[in-house]
Amino acid sequence: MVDQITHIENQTETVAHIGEPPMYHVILLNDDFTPMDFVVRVLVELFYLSTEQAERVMLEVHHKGRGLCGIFTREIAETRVAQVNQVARQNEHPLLCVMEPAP
Ligand code: TYC
Repeated sequence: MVDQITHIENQTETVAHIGEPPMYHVILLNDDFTPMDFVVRVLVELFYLSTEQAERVMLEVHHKGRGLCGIFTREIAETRVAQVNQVARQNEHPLLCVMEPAP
């Protein structure tokens, strides 16, 4: 647990106890059109997975409909989701990436 001094009032320090930041799952969704090698490249280049890990995640998505790319704090998850959706649109693929609060 991390303590943070939030303000000083009447010469008395108020200390808030802050927990760990909320974490988010970044999830890739399946579709029938995005090429498998494009999905693998996204996972390697944007999520820094090895080629082997990327192929495993891509096949999990392909067979089960969705798959976990990584678990991040909110800002990082938002950035990754935006990057995936942007590069997919630039390449005219329907690939979709979403984030969900980690259970
Ligand atoms: N189902 C796609 C195909 O057969 C491959 C694919 C995998 C698409 C993962 C999206 O998130 C995805 N070409």
